[in-house]
Amino acid sequence: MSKEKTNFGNKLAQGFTKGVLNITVPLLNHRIVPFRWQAIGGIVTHKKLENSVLIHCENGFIEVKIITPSIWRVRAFHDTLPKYHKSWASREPDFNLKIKTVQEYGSLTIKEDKNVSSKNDLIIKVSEVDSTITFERINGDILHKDSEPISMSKRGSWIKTKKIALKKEYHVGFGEKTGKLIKNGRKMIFWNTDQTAYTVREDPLYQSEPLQISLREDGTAFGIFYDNYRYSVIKLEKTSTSKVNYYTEKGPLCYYVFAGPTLKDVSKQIGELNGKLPLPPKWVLGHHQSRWSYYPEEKVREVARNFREKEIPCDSIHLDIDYMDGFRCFTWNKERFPNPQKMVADLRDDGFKLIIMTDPGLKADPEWTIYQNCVAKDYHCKLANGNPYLGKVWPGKCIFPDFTSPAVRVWWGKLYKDYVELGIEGFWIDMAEPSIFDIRRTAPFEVQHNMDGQPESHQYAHNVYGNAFAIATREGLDVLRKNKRTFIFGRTAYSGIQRYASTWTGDNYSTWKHLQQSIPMVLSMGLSGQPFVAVDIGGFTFDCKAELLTRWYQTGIFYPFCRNHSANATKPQEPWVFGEETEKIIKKTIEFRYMLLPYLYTILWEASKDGLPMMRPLFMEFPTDKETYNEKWHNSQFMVGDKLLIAPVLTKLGKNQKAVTKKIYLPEGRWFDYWTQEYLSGGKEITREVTINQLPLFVKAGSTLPIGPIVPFVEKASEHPITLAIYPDNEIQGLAYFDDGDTKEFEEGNYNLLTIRGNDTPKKLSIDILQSGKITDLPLTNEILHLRVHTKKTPDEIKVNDNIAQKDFETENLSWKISDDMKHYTIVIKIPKFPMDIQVKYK
Ligand code: MIG
Repeated sequence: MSKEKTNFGNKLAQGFTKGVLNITVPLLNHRIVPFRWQAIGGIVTHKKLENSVLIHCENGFIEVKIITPSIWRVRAFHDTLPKYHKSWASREPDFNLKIKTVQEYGSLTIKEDKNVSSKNDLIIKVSEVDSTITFERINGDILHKDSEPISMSKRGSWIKTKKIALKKEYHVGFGEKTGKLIKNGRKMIFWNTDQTAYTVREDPLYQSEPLQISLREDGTAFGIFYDNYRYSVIKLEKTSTSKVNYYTEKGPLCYYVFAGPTLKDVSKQIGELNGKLPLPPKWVLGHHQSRWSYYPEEKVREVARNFREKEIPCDSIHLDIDYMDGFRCFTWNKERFPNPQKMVADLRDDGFKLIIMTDPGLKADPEWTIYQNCVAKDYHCKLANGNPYLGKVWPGKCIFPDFTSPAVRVWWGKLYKDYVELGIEGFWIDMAEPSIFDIRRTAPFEVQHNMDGQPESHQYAHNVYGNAFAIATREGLDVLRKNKRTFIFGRTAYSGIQRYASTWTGDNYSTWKHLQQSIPMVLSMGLSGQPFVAVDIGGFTFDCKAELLTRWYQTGIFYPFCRNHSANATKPQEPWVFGEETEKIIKKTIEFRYMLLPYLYTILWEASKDGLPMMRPLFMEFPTDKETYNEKWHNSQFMVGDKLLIAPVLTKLGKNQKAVTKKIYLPEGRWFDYWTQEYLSGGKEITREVTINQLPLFVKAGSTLPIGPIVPFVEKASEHPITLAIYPDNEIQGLAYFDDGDTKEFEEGNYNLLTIRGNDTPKKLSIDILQSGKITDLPLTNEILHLRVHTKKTPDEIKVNDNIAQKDFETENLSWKISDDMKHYTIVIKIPKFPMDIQVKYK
């Protein structure tokens, strides 16, 4: 059969499968929320312990516990509550706090017991009459209150809580969801599902993060994490008082409240509870090229060669399932890849790190040792009757290791040994919903899981299978790779996934709508605790076209994790396949990302330290600017860190059109247009005519951005000097973080952090650079520091630590010069010493 015909056949089959699955998957996995409920009832008695209070209600129990001064936990059930809340997401920090309770005005009032209260403290009131709960700030401002009592289903094990706010609120977060960034009016289901290519209205997708963040236009925010991995539903009613209804199929109810009071605080509080991303190696910030699948070896080498010959930066090539021998994980197809060792080594020499895929399903092949071992140790999932559960995936019939068992995780982790010895540095884990070629698209409800010794059936354990798979992979590789940082990414998640793996948004389409959709999706995932996320650049399903690919790259270089990937039956979409013109623009676009690497690395490090996302909605940085809540903007532009605003073009050029008219909102403050090099004042809408080779980008005035050279791959950057680009304003600030990029040494303080602060006045610019961390020089930047000041003013005198810089004498240790276009000047400092004090006098 000709290739064309196969492709056509494939597409037809894909379309057909999609249609059938669209009907069956929701139907078979759907649950009916019960009709008959019993309320928990009024308070009978309560018992105060050190940091919690246990309330005995007429029909159940409620427990309120303080975790940190700004994180509280509530649990409820009709039975006695288990002593510990066993979570697959949260790890409660140990703060050793005390609480105080008072019975007054018909409520049991609970607060932290301390002498001095702070204005962010919460007070919790539980009504004596019906046990409805109110969370308020110390100033009396109500965050939310139960609009009806916590209730349990009369039949089955459901539990629900309904909350109401008293002010206008915008609800964001909820993990990987389609649609707009603000989710008011939406009903969302939490049940990990491989929809095999999703439309922009699909729900649920691969991940479940029942995490709500509520924002108000006065700039305040709080969050609620409904920590239950079982099938659940969140319904955000379309009312001005923002009702939120939460239902889960199996109690107890457990939720955490994050006090804020700002969105950034909530983000950090989520990180404190649900964990942060372990800092990945620096090279993962480079450009990744993927495809389902590159094979044989010669094809992989050809892709690599193309990148180097065309001088398009690239750090990694991904090997999808077809590298394996008959889809058996941890094996190589010897015909396609006769000598993986040599291939990995050669590519590594050329700066390419290979990322390989593993899937959870293991081919039921009695001749294969890994299968034999898994069965011999009894590590696979079983049906209720004890027989192995067999499900069909790529290899045919498979068994599924039960990653929810600690012993299985240890066993699995060790399987990566050969890959590590081969020199594989990145790991892609897929299909862990688990996705199975079954009418349900996943395992049947009756399949049994160990769940760390508290067995549950798949009906309940389903949403954590993916996290358990990621934990097994992470823990195994951490042991095998010792002091090296490891990069793992997957598709499936429950909250807390960021501790173990990064993720991407799965099988999107090569359409303009999906390009636009990627922005609110990545932002939502970032707000929910996942700072390092990718979207298939160019789109996965369907053929991509030149213009779409170009625009997608202009957005995609700002995704935290930047990867081009596409499905097997589609046309290739590497940067060069659409001819020279497109290639040239995409090359420039990718180069731009490499130039920004020192900045991106700094915010990646911040993300791993504090839990803040890399890509942020405008209202995270400008919460008191009301216009940032306008949906016109937050689905189409975003911040990268706190300094860059990107407003990518998300629509096609019209016929005979040379440029797309793009409306952009610049929040309050002053902005520097990266391309015109003009300063603009914000708090207003502007318009740009954007041609195909442009991407609207603005720097917040008062920023310093660490900027690097354009290099073929990340590690090369250390051979070049570093530039601090300064965009003066009354107040100037910024950070630049450096370390070896590869080991965990930074955890011992082996890093170099520059903190830059300054002031600009008409006659004078002063900058202070403080250095912290054990690495005190800049060995990673060729011992040269460039300070590039973006102003049209001409310096009269420049002093660095009291030494006068020489104008236009680049041979000197300290010199400066004005750019040809007169739009900036650069101070060149050889062998920089910190602390550094820079004083510039203007004429
Ligand atoms: O059933 O490994 O989302 O990125 O290329 C499809 C093949 C399985 C799904 C992933 C996609 C990957 C594909 N995988």
